[in-house]
Amino acid sequence: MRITEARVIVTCPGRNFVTLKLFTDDGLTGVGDATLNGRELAVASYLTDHVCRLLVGRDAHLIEDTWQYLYQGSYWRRGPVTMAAIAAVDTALWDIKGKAAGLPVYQLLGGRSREGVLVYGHANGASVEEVIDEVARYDAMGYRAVRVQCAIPGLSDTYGVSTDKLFYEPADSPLPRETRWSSESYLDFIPTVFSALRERFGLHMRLLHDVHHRLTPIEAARLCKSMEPYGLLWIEDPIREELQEGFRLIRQHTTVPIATGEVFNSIWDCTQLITEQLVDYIRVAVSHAGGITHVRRIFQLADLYHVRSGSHGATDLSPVSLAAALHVDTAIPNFGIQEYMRHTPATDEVFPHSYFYNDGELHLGDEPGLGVDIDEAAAARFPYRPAYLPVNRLIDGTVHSW
Ligand code: EZ4
Ligand code: CO
Repeated sequence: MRITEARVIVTCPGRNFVTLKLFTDDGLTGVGDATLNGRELAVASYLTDHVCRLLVGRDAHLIEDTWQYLYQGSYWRRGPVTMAAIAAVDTALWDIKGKAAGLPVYQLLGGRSREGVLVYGHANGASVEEVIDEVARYDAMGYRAVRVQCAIPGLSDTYGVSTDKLFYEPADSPLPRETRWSSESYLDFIPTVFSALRERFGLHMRLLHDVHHRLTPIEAARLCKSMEPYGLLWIEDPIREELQEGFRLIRQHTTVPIATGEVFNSIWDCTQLITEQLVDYIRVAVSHAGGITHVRRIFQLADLYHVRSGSHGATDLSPVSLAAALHVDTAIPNFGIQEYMRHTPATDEVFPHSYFYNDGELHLGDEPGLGVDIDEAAAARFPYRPAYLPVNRLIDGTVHSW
């Protein structure tokens, strides 16, 4: 079964997505997500200008060989652009192999380890009262876990707080919007939000929180200690990940579970955190960390060290990416939880899929492959628009992690 065409499709149904579609001489097709938020066209070019011509004529069954060919064979290894491109090829090949076998991809990964995939939604608000209302809304929709973000008094525009509650989209501006940040104000305020939530909801809801890489290790340790009474499922990305020893310092002070990895693109970003047991959840995404083949490798390593999966699932991970994640989530033994930010109706129209939400879980359909496709006619109605994530500064103007 030979690959006859590799097509890169860029579309913006409310936000930008880059999708790779492979065609074979058997008449089968496969899709992979290559979206890198705010840097989309770099991956599109990497594929169009450098990878697609390598794929035409190759045996579509050679998933591992193609992965190694693109990874080792490029000489320049790793990095978000390369690994997003490899991820898209890998994901599309798994989709094709599933269709060729007449099986959903999770069957090729070893079959079901669970009935459904536990997800967490995003509850956020401009005030504690609004946050409580939002958590109640997710509770009413059947969610068993929510990530909670709240505006910090005195700061305009806090990460994770949106006006359109169900469809949070931070890459919302043709040039980067600038936000302001104070770790001091944040550390003083945020525990009061979780205290109020536990008073209102008891232990009923699993609560998560994303720090978005903004604290120093000792600040993160203080945050975790102050959050301990509220029993969070995890605190996410407490610090920048470049210096991984920082996690050791956090660990010395707290039992709050730690999650990280959404910006990681290879197993080499994860090995120290996993093997030294410095985190509890590893959040790599299929579309950013080398596809199904590579995230499976990362999760297998994690399993040996009591680290569970908690894959990134924000809106910039297309329905193709989410479907691929659900197949991995369904199959692996050390699944933890899956992030699930709903896509807009326009995005769902461009990417028809059979996975569905029910009672706090996502479920896969039964059809062969990934169970997701791109409607190219619909995609063509939404041309690419430049869109950036915000840039963040401290109160005095110093650039800080967003
Ligand atoms: O900022 O997906 O956990 N989710 C997140 C997201 C990320 C965006 C970056 O593209 O942190 O909101
Ligand atoms: Co995050």
